[in-house]
Formats: sequence, structure tokens, C-alpha cells
Amino acid sequence: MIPDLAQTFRWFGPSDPVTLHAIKQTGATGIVTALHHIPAGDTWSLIEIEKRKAVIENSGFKWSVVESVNIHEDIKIGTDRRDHYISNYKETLKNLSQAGINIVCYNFMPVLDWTRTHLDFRLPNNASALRYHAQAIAAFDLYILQREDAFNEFTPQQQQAAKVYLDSLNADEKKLLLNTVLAGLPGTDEVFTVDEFKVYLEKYRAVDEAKLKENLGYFLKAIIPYAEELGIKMCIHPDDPPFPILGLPRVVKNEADLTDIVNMYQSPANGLTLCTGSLGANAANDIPGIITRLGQHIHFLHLRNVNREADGSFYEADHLAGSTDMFAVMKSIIMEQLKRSDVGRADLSIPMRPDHGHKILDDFNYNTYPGYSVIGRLKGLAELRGLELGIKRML
Ligand code: DNO
Repeated sequence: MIPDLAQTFRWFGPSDPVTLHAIKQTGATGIVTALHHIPAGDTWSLIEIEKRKAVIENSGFKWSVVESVNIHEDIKIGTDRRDHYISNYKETLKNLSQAGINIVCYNFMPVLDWTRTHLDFRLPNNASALRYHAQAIAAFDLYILQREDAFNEFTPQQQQAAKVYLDSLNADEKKLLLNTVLAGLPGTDEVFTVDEFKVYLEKYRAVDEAKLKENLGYFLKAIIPYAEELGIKMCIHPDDPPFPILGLPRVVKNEADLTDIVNMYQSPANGLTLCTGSLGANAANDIPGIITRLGQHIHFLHLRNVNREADGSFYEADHLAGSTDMFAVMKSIIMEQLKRSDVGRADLSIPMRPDHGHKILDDFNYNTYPGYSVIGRLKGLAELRGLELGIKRML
């Protein structure tokens, strides 16, 4: 009998309006969290980790996955300060392993984490979803950020359409677009100003895709052997959206990138977070196929769906609806569990979480982090576990 995937829920810590008490009622048994108050690049002390772990365990959960230990920009840019931040990172991994936490998610997206243009996109049933509107990003890039190179990247027709879009917004809507695009790390309320963001763009001027990949390789070669020794499984999260935006390069956007990454340093410690929502925003990403071919490297699953539009726009759909065939995805995951069982691997219960959720029902009464309402995610989790059970019973 193949065990269930480990059902987890993201929690942003004590300031999250979604309490552990509420999460208990979703049926999730594992918590996915991070010490969001510690800035990227600083070491997480064992004391701080143990303190948070105790809160989680006292509520009857396991701290299943750290999402994320964020990577300092100097490592991504490859400055001469990177070794300092890499050594801090190793220290954090050592402390996590001492506390018995051994799955660590991270990403290698320059400056911004995931990017959306609308955080309250209403669906026909009035549920609130997150949306990435290509025209809005173009309008932001060309006319708010006024990035010079953008004028060579967008066609004259796209520039014209973006201008029309921008002119249709009133001052408040423009401000909202700016604050939405330049929102900082998840779990923080930080928003970059245009000027701050421009300083970062300047720092990345010499970092193209090849350079960013090289810097990722440098990081992995430094971190992975140590993580392996500690028994920590690192798992990189794909870029969201999975294509370059605002002139910043992307190196975790498709199967070729994922294959390159696992080959940069082959080790069970050098793994992947399979995020169906991020990869799913590009129709060329065959997610069930990626799971079939790279499944052995997957240590963590983010399951959600997007509804793609022809111009690269998308909105977050119900977990089992949208453009990605979630039945095929779940079936591939279960096949991966069977493969692991055949070769005697112990990690069959891969942690999964319902990634994002709509705001529905009582969710509107809480000021939750975008995408992290409780009822919307509970709905996603309930659907996903039903799908898993249904497929398993049919095997
Ligand atoms: C969005 C999340 C991402 C993810 C990081 C991983 O909701 O999936 O922000 O946590 O990119 O490092």
C-alpha cells in the first residue's frame, strides 16, 4: 500500500491571521514555514529555530518543510561578498538539521519573488484570485518604471496597447499596480519603491541568464555537499512566472533548466520543489512528463492551477480546474511514489501543500497574505486529497 502524500499547509508564523488552530481543522498534519523576520543573508540561530518549532509542535504539527531560506542577492549577483553569505547559509542549515528539520525550499529569482499584477481578480462566482496580466506588466515596465531596454523588448503594437491600458487607470489604480508588482518577499509587508528597484536593476545589469546560472552552480557546489552531510534535502522552487520579466533573467523556468540544475551537482540533497502553478503558466511545460522524468529529485510539491491566456496572462484557477490537467499530475506523482517504493526509498510521503487559494466565504474578513486564505486553501486541499485517494483506489 502506497502511503498518502504528507498534507501540509503554509503558515507565516505568529503574525499570520490564519492560526495553527484553524489549520488543524483543514486536516493538514505538517506545517511549512520560515523565520520570516530574519532578513535574507542572516543566520538563523538554533534558539530561534527551536522556539518556532516548539510553537508548531505544541499545536500538534510537524514542521515539515522550511519555505524558504532565502538567498541573499549578493549570491545571485555573484559579488565578492557571496562567500560570506554562503557561510551564513551553511550555518543556518546546520542549525536546522540540529533541530531535526531537513527539507529546505529556496528560489533563485532575482530581486522579486513571485510576481502578480492583480491581487483581487474577481471570478464569476465573486471569489477573489491572483492574476498576472501581461499588458499591465508591460505598462508598468514601459511607463512607470520607464526601463529603457523595455522599449526594445516590446513590439510597437504591445507598447501602444500598454499605453492605452495605462491611460485607462486612475491614479489609485496606478499606485495599486505599482505596489502589487513591487511587493517584496512573501511573509513580509515590504514593498520596493521604483527608485529602490532601479538600484537593483542596475546591480543586475551584468547578470544575464548564463551568469545567473553560473552563480547558481557556484552556490550549489558550495552548499550541496554540506547539506548532504547534514541530511538536508534542498529543493529549488521554479520561477513565477516562468519567464524573464522587467529585464531580470530567469533560470528555473522549464524542464531544461531543472535538468541542468540537478546535474550541476548530483546528490539527493540537490532536489526540486515541483510547483504546478509556476511551471503551469507556460504551456510548453509538460508537468506530468517533468514528474515522470525528474520525479526522483522532487522533495516537495506545490499543487495549484492557473488559467492561461494567449498573451502570457494567467489567473489562478480552482485547484482541479484551469489549464493544467491535475488528474495527470497526481497520477504521475503516485507513479513516482511507486518507483520510490520499488527501489526501497523511505521518502514516499512527499510533503505537498495546496498552493494558494481563492478568497471565498469568510476569507474576506481576514487580511491574509495574498494567496494564503484559509478556506480557499482548505478547498484546494480537500479536492487534492480526494483526487489522490480516488486514483490510489483505482490502481
Ligand atoms: C508563493 C510561493 C513562493 C515560494 C518561494 C520559494 O506563493 O510559492 O513565494 O515560497 O518562491 O522560495
